[in-house]
Amino acid sequence: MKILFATQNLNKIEEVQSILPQDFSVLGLTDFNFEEDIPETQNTIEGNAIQKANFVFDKLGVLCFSEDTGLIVPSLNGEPGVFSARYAGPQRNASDNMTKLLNKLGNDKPRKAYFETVIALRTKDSLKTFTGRCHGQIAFEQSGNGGFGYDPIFIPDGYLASFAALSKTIKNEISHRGQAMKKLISYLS
Ligand code: ITT
Repeated sequence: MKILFATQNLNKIEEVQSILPQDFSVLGLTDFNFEEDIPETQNTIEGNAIQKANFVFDKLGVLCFSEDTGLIVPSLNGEPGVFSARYAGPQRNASDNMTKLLNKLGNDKPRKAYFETVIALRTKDSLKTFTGRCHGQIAFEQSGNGGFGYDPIFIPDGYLASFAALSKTIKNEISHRGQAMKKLISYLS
């Protein structure tokens, strides 16, 4: 089965392709010569996932799914949350975002955090969402060379290393995206 993943983030495409069973293949927006910016103006992660799937479906008319992900730190009132991509400004720079988060946490605030991913699957007649969460702690400094986004400062529960230092296989098994994808796969199968 071929399925369009409506995202402009190539790291997400790579992760999702490696999570999906071999009988699925992921198409990207470039396969449809789609280069428009996709709006993300809602104030929830779920709202943004739905907005992205609807926007792309309305333009292309093909079954697609999108996802929105946020990192939630309860001791910072849920920041960066829905603003995770542009936390430190419109340049959407991962290193700037991590620096801002580490500075805001300082040495004293509780470091519990979780990632949340909502996948929105849009067909002609329906819209369905699938949520995944991964709990952990924000590290005191960056470590590891893999992953993307906030991975160098997120240590998932049960591990001593950041997502960026753990293998892709482990990240996919336990991550927010991995959990949400399992639900999507079981629905599609
Ligand atoms: P699309 O909206 O085109 O899918 P995006 O990069 O804008 O791509 P999001 O709005 O979902 O995606 O991203 C929110 C932020 O969270 C962004 O800064 C990502 O780098 C980061 N992020 C998403 N998934 C992550 C993961 O698995 N690990 C670490 N950071 C992640």
